[in-house]
Amino acid sequence: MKNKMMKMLAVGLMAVMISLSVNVADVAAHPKTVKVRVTKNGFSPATINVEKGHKLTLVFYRADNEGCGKEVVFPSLNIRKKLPLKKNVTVKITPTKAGEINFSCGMNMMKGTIIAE
Ligand SMILES: [Cu+2]
Repeated sequence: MKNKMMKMLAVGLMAVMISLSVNVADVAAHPKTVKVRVTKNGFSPATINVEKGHKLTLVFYRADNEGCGKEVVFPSLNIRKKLPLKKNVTVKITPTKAGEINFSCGMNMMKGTIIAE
């Protein structure tokens, strides 16, 4: 009886370890970097499709001084970053579930969406 319990425990532990290592490898295997230009016309691209559970690096680049792209805001993630002119600004996120993550300029006029599937 005790032996059987130990075996079950060992098998369970192995299953957990295997699933953990698969997850880690998976995340490492599919990182994605997307460059987003910010101009007076808005974000380009404004829609970014990703796989949930994978690291996403957004590199914002404000190309001109017109319009209101001085900041980028991700309300649901509590992220707000200044976008200095002609500088790369990196935002790293990992969408954990399917759905949309919205971002916008500081005044919520220019809008973008990350769609995780
Ligand atoms: Cu604005």
